[in-house]
This record gives sequence, structure tokens and C-alpha cells, in this order.
Amino acid sequence: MTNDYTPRPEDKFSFGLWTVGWEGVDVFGPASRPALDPVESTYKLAEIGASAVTFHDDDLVPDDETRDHTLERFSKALADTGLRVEMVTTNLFSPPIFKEGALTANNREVRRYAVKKVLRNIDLAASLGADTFVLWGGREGAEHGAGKNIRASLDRMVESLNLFSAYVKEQGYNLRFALEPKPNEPRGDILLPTIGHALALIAELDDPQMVGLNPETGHEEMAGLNFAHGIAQALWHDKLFHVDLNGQHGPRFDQDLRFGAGNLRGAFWTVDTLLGSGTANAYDGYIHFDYKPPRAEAVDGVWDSAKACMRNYLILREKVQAFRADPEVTAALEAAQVAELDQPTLAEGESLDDLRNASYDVQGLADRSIAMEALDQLAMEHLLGVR
Ligand SMILES: [Mn+2]
Repeated sequence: MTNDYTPRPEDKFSFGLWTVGWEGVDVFGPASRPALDPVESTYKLAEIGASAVTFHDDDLVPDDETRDHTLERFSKALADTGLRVEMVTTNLFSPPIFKEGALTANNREVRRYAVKKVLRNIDLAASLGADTFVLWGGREGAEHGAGKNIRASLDRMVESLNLFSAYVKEQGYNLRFALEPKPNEPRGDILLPTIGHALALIAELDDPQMVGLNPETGHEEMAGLNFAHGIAQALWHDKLFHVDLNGQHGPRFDQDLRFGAGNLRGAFWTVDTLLGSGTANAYDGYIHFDYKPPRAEAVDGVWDSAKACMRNYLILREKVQAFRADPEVTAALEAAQVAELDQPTLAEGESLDDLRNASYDVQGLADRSIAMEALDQLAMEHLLGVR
């Protein structure tokens, strides 16, 4: 154990300015904390060990009067700290004009305004050197059955993504899009509710290689899904363009806890998956935290929770690496036949008749040990710190 969990630039930790900047406004009450200046937050995030920041247009440049001045101050903060902007996203959910959707609103004027807002923000993202542009469609959804034509919504989502991709290519920007699935909240039901739904839509685009995913821990777990499995499939499709790590206690409202809180075992397997699950198929992008410091905390708690996101990641990374390096784990993986799954079911040169005509010890196979409890217990003991 190193006991040194100091974030380093090569850890590529990144925070949304809206995360630490959340004032605690929720459905039941107004702000419980003062507004933080996003430029000051950039300095503070650098101080605690982040290497990049991200933002929605409205987090940083909410109005045209202060836009140039803010961008000037923000650029100076980036230069002073060495932080970069790795991702930019557009707020298509807070302004009341988007109350019934943005890119998939029934109202065509709203959709055209939403596209215009995204295009302007793509230009800003490119000018700041971001290479990922996230699209979270929080208001793209419905509470009513007949009120929203889902097929037409998907057509309009595809149309928008095709327009954005074509614009980025035409401008020569080095930018890829990442869709962020979420099952519900704020809408009763949101379009593209899970990683799987979003992956299926991407396959229908004009330029599918320009669009990938930005899955969020809590969003998948709200749907009762296994986040590690979801990002493993995204990696398998070469679609894990970005990731939003946080914590969640099962299917309930979007808790946005700090990373490691909530489903701790899920966090262990999430880190393992990002590191490649013992293979070379690791995620190499930014470790981005999209969480909310609990409303009950004051400003000191904001920074405590931001530091804890990185610290928990580093602790879990160490635990995962120790698990994968443990000779008993190697033996347990062997006993559980984990590597045998890499072998094709039909060997090269074999025909279906080869497996039809083979004989099988059906009872012996039914009775075999799968040895997975023993393997999982080793992981548990690494996580609990007794190995
Ligand atoms: Mn969330």
C-alpha cells in the first residue's frame, strides 16, 4: 500500500464547474450555499489536484454582457493553472424555453433555437481546445403517452446529431460528441434512457464514428443496471468517449453522491473496468466527476467532497491493482475458467456437425464447480482491506 493518494496530472481528473458550483437548489428548497465564481473554482480545482475542467455554456457564460470578460478571466485561469478544458456541454434543460424538450421539442422554433445554442457552444468548445462535446437531453422526454411521438423524436435526435457532426467536419474542429443516457428526471421518461438505447441510435447516424457515449454511474444505477457492465459494452463498441463518475444508492432519485459513496462494490468494478479488467482494453480518457456536494454541506464540504472523489478513485485503483496482481486471484480466475470464454465456441475449421456429433457429459457439466464465490470473496477482501 502506498498510502499516497495525491492526485497527479497523469491521473487526468476532471470536474464539471457545475458540480462544485451547485448551490443546493432542489425541488423542495432554494439555494443553501452562495454562488461560486466559476473562474475562482477553476483555481481551486487546480489547487486540489484536478487537471481539467468542463462546463455547460450557462455555467460559465450565462449572458452576452459578461461573456467576453468572463472568457478572458477564464483563459487566464487556465493559463495560470495549466488546467485544460477537456469537455464542453450545452445546457438544453434549464431555460424555460426547453420545458417540453430542446432538440426533440414538438415546437419547431424551440428545436431551431436549441440547434443554434449548440452550434454557438461548439465554436466555444473548439476555441478552448476541448475534444469532447457532451449532449445530455434532460428535457428530451415526456410525461404523457400520446403527447410525444417517440419515432419522430428519434428522427429529430438523429437529424440534430447529423447536423452537428457535419458542422464540426466542415469547420475542421477536433471534436467528438458523447451522448449521456438517463432514464428519468427531470422528465418522467427521458429519450435514450440507457447506454444500450444510445448505442443503438448511434448506429443510425450519418457519421457514427463521431458520436459515442458519456455514461454516468448514477444514471445507469437509477435504472437498476450494472454500470461496470454498461461501460464494458461501451468500450467493446469503442464508444466510451467520456465518463461521468459519481455515487448512487440504487433505483431512486438522481443522488449524484461523491464517487465511492452509495454502491461501493459497483465503484470497485467500475474502476476495474476502466483499467481494462486485467486486459489491455483500458479507458484512456479523463476521469470526470459529475456529482453534487450534498445540499446540507457548506462551502467547506464542497471542497471536502471534491477531494474525496479523487481520493476514493485512487484508493480503489490501488485495491483493484492489488486484486489483479494477487497470485491467489490468478488461481481463482483459472478455477472459474474465466479465460476459457476467450475461446470461440466453434474452433477454426470446425463445422456445426463437429459440435453436433460430439458427446457431452451433461451430468458432469451440470455438477461442475464454477468457483465464483471464492473469486468474488477475494475481491471483497481486497476491497475491505484485509488482503
Ligand atoms: Mn446524475
